[in-house]
Amino acid sequence: MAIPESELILNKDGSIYHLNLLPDHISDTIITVGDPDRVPSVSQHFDSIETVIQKREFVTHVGYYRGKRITVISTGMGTDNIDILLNELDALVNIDFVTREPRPLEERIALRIIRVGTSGSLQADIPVGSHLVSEHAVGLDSLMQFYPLVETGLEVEVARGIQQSLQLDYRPYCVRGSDLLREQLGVGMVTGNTLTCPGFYGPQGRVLRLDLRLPNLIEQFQQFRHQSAEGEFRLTNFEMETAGYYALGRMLGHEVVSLNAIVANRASGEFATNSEAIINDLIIKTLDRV
Ligand code: R1P
Ligand code: URA
Repeated sequence: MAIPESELILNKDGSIYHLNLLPDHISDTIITVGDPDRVPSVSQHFDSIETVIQKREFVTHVGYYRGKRITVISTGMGTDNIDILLNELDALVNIDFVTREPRPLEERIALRIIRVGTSGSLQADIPVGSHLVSEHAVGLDSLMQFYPLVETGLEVEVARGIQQSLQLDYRPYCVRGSDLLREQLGVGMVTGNTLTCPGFYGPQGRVLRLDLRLPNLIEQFQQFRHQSAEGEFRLTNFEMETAGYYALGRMLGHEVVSLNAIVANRASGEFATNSEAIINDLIIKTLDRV
């Protein structure tokens, strides 16, 4: 059945609604960044750039790096934007825009999506300047209230444990990212479990002028442990998108990994004086490994 025009929304030139891209624009390997200004920081390393497109916070450069076609896209902040990003990227490769029908299973394309973003460390032993690859992501945001995500037994246990220790009214979701991409891209990085928060201030325990409902939030995050046959699970860092990527990636069948440049440490109260250098080193490391 054809997907209605109000659901698969195409612009007059046939491009997808928010990303403004046509199916031919993107490559199978996609690097994503939060900050639109970070897109040229990635594409400046390309041998050549063939496409530059922008709509809202979604800036896209497509080009070649050492002969490999790579797309870099900015997403803005938050998992609500990741809902748009993942659904529209998937539509570009897995829905026929002429018939408006999903492609048959045997023709489905699995994209490789690599988030390169900044993040705050929760633990004293993960200092500012570290590069961290997320094994699991735990989502405190509401995106998975709307999708039938299937979690493993361990994922459910971890999410329930966090709900209990924070006394949350709702259960967070927990998802493991792509083992394949983590092993390929995360060599030499800290392996961690990333908490995705629906905000930068209160949801990450930052107090400026507003008190928090949960005054010991950071300590709760830092001290949370879950023991299982796979070992000890602790939360290592937080940011605002990874869980959305991992959950939608799993459901849509794409390989997704989140690479984090640690620019803050909430155990020491430190913020990096050289955050640009930390993220630029991560960009170069990522390009060398894709
Ligand atoms: C907050 O400052 C932003 O930085 C992190 C968070 O996830 C949030 O988007 O990622 P980016 O540096 O990729 O934007
Ligand atoms: N991004 C976040 O979301 N939190 C931090 O502490 C740093 C970067």
